Amino acid sequence: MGRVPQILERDKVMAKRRMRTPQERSADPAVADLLQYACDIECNTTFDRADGMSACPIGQESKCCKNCSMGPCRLVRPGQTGVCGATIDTVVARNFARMVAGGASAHSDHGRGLAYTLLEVAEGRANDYAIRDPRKLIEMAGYLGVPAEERSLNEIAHDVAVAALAEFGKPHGELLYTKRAPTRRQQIWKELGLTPRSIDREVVEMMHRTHMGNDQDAEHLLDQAMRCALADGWGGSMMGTDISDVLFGTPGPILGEVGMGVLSEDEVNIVVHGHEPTLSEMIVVATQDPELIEYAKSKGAAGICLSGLCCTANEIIMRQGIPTAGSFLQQELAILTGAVEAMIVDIQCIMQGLAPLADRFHTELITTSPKVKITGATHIEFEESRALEIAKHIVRRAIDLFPKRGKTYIPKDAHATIPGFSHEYINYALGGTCRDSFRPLNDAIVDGRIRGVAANIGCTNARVQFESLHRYLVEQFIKNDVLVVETGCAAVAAQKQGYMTPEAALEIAGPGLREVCEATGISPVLHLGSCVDNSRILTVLSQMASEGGLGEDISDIPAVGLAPEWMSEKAISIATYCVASGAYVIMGIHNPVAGSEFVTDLISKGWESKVGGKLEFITDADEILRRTLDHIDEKRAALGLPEYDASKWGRSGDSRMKELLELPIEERIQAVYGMREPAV
Ligand code: XCC
Ligand code: SF4
Repeated sequence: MGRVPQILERDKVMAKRRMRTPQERSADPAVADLLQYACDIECNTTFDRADGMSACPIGQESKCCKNCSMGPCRLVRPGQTGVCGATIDTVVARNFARMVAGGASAHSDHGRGLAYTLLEVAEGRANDYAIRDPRKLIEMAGYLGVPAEERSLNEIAHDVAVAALAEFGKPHGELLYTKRAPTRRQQIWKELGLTPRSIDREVVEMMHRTHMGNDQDAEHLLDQAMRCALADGWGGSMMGTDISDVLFGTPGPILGEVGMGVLSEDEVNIVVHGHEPTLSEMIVVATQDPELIEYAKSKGAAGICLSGLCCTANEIIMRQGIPTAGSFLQQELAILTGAVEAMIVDIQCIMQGLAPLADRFHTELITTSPKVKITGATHIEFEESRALEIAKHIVRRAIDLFPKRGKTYIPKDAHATIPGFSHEYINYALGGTCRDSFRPLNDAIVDGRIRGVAANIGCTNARVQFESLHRYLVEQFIKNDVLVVETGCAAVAAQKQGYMTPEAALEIAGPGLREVCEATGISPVLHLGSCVDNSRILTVLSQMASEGGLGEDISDIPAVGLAPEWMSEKAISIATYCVASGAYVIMGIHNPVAGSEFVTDLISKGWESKVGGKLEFITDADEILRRTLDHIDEKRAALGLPEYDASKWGRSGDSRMKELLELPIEERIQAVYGMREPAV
């Protein structure tokens, strides 16, 4: 017993030595400021925990197997095998494959939840929801083989929901959505046996194969990892995105605000955090209820202020313009401001550290998903059939807490942004007034105004300086005329930099990209949504491939995917499905397959010769930049496109952009984007 405090004391001293300053922890000054405040009021955050505990060096390289009770086996010496004889290649491949299965199941179960909501709506059991984008529903019906002619929307929605649910567990056939990929890509999958059959089946088979005593060939294991990831990207995630659009509307450009400064000093602050739009959309409605606003006023508040965190934030900012408080690593900081009455969470990326932290303030942490409870949090289970009623109940609880608010510290940090670029909208914006088309985008790449495309996505990670890689890389990309598309927490970073407004085109973008932005009014960095919405990137790439001029497959396009600050298993699944779809993907942080040279080579060179895409883990920002630009230029050369030459652009035409930028931002949105609703 006596030793415990001693050890703790020693740990504290050790930890102190490694503690980073707030500025070392965050490239976002507003976050650094809040981290300083956290120190001042002695609140422990994820950054302190990261500094206080270094990552396990064995696990970091995936050299540990605990798949049976003869282990855990640590394979740290050359040639060493597990008790069962498993080699390091097998162990490393199995661990990676299980991350893919974990990530794929998270995204896909989210997609399944939405399919059930659609079914309840169609059957009249979830009357607070409606079908907001019938055009998209009919498009889905086409992919899923559901007849749409001369049928009511509810009948179509019913059959679409049933068909979507069948995709998760159907006993025969292949995923219907894979038909959305370019023909050449479909052939590659067929030839290699990579076409996913049903979503649950691929995940279950992945778990089965990685069970002790099964698949023990690294390459064979990782083939299944690709098939499992494809079931996520072209299955669970893509259907999740589509159904969200059907139920909540396909996003179009909208004005929003991002940063912790969106929290209000004098209103009831409610923060929604997690991933599913099903809950957050109802909270949006509840917070706008005049009766509840009156109730808030009766408690001394000026009103109700709703904001989002993580992907929930992306879902509601791109559809409703609800402000974003921050991304993954900012969740604790929101509570730390002392200004949040309730943080309402559903699924994924929710730190358990929120519960003890909320205890130090008047904040109530409320879990709502039947899949997620957190010890110490209040659980109010969300049911689609009583959605608005439950949402109102939660909002009322938050209001009741307002009088208990103590000292607050809200940084003055809010940045304007224009999110909401669905592929439908990009198609429209770039196609011009009379004709939807990806042609102008392809042409801009062909002639070199746009050098290529970078999809910068994924998380933030307490092990590296918050947003430093996102911020640096995105700035360099647009300076180098690379159009950037973003989702997830990466998108939050660029919005705080102000890069998702057309101003950024004038101030930062290279001359070619600036011309395109000036001609179309788009920002040099486009917000494509949440993490399940990475499926939108697959759709954009497929459309670019089928439009012509850029080869015939995703692997031909001068594009790179990046997740420089990733942390979740979902990011590994996304990376794997992008690679299996033909893309070059670069991730940062550390190489989780470093324990095996064979596997490290396999997922890069091996996968490149197999499927045309490759996965690399690189931590140095300049090296990431160099490889991205090199890859884009190599793909341009392979297509026979002119070499990228910045000096050719930026001098022709009259730009109305400057004039437009004089307008108040609301009017500008109307003038540039408001010509037509992108959907319906
Ligand atoms: Fe989570 Fe989607 Fe990562 Fe952000 S980016 S930390 S997964 S919220 Ni997807
Ligand atoms: Fe060790 Fe093999 Fe069991 Fe893994 S499966 S823990 S390597 S004995």
